[in-house]
Amino acid sequence: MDTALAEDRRFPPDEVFAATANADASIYERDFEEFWTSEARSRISWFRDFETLYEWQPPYAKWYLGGSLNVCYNCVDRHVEAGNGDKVAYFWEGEPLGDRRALTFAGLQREVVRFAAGLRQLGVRKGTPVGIYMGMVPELAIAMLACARLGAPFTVVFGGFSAEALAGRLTDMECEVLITQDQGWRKGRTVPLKANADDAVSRAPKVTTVVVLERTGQGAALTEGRDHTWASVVAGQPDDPAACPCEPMDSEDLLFLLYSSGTTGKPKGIVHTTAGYLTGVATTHHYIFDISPATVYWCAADIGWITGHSYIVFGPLANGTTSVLYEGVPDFPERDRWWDIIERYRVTVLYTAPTAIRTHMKWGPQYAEQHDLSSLRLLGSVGEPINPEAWIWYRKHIGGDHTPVVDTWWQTETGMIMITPLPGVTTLKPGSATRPFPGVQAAVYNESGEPVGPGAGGYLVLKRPWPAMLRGLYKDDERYRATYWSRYDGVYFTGDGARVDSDGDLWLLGRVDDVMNVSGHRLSTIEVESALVDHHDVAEAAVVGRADAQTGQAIVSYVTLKAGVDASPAKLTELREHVAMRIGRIAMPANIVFTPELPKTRSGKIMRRLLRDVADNRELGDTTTLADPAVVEEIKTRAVTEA
Ligand code: 6R9
Repeated sequence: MDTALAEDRRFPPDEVFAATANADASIYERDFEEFWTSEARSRISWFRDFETLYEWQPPYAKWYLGGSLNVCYNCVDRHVEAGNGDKVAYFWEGEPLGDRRALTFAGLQREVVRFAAGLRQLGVRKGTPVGIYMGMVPELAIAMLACARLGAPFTVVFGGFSAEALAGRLTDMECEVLITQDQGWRKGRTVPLKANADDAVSRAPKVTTVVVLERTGQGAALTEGRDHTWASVVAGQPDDPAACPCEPMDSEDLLFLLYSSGTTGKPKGIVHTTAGYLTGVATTHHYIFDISPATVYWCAADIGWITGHSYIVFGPLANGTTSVLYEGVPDFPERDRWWDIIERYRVTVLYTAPTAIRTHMKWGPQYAEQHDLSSLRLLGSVGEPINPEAWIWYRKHIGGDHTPVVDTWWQTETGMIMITPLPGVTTLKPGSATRPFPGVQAAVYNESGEPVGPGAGGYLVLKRPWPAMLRGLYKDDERYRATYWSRYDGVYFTGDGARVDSDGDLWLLGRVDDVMNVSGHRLSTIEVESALVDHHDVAEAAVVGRADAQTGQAIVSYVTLKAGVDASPAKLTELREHVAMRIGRIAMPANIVFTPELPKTRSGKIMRRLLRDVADNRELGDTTTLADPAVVEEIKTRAVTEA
């Protein structure tokens, strides 16, 4: 019945790795208050030390009360002051081949100072809300840091979002300034960022100033009096940090909002503040990715998502880490693009999503095999439950059969990684995010709020506040309470299902709305997906429940086969039998739809809600965050013919 609990492969910590690891087992013994106090004091530079560690008035927390600091100072200036100005902060790899740049901490400081000074001249002050709508260029990080330097809260809107989505966010935050670029690059084609921005700004009347980075030189025309090129904004500005100093910010001052979709149509504005967020991301980044001065770290996410905020920009920079920043996609111009980048920069840590790993699996290991990946010493996964087979493939073909793989569970709301192994300490289990990060208290509850025993499924909750936790939903106290704090008293409801095993390790099962109920049996979509992906011909699978008069729900699966495998009726039977063999007949999909691609959000999560609607023959809901809308049409046609 349970593939997760049937997964018995174990990877104890490697002794050589453990000998130099940042964490050892004693980290779990540390007292909660001592831990977050000393991490904050040792990892962060304060203009004024804090007085109180935290204050908890459920459901609102405050951290490091009385402290004063600046995020940009911590991410940039202090590293230059400490003599590390020549160290590379970002190796930037643009999509067009050969479009590269190495930006040192000193170089980053000069650019941030000039841009912040330019923004200041345009009227940006402490508290001015700023929208940022850009692609993966160094100027995106520079813009975020410049805002933080001035104390201007910002919201980054993913460059793949539509004008409408951008307008909604700009309006909700009441942004006065928008920083964008003429066009972005994606798979050899241009993305019309400025044209979308124009459309959005026409619907967001508070935006009176637009700054446009010229990336391709072919964007929409500038509007006189409103638009300024990035070059004109920085022209003549000083690069001396003293000329545009870092604004002292209170620990609880707003740092940014990040909008995330919820169960209703309106995205939630998730609030993150200054000190707790920075402490949380710097501390987790240090221990989980085992960061040392020699690390070359690559988080292959987009900065437009929380993963990019916390683990491309703020965590790595606060720790003075050298990172790779990449503009393109994994298969342009060729499918070995990532492996070429890793070889060239001697990347030591790679952090990516299961969907990317499964895509590489589908293409086969030959692309990775063309490159020397021996620099890698640690791999990370985030965004979805990782199927054991994908975990094993990742470790074997990318990690040279020896690197630890850390499966990190967290959310936009948590700001920082919450459940994760620590490399060199934790015994790894493929498919398990293992245990809460030190100082984090998690549990799995049943419907009535009691902790479930080993093997049973329930809801993942977080039992006490943590530094980087959201400080609410922007201007929506009611929705904040209803979404996270109404199911259980004083306990944060994550919306994710999980199981605990007999060692106390956690196995994430996906969103609770992904839990199916077939003839009274609780089945997780991820378990059936894992069983399907476990078959050697399957590249990727998505599973949803559809309404069924007899069984309550019936299982529908969408399957992408590996290259060269025929989608025959015989294959269909074989896959159903395979699931029966792995989990039991109860888990056999009623329907299997073969499809060349699965519909995914732009952050790579499979859109199960959409697939459920297809399975139930319902009107399709909102698809604005879909990476490729054509995929759904294709699946609808196939679902009708193959159901
Ligand atoms: C960081 C990020 C949050 C949701 C979360 C959960 C899923 C993320 C996961 C995982 C299983 C992991 N999720 N990491 N599920 N294992 N390692 O992805 O934030 O975009 O807000 O999504 O993603 O369902 O609730 P966000």
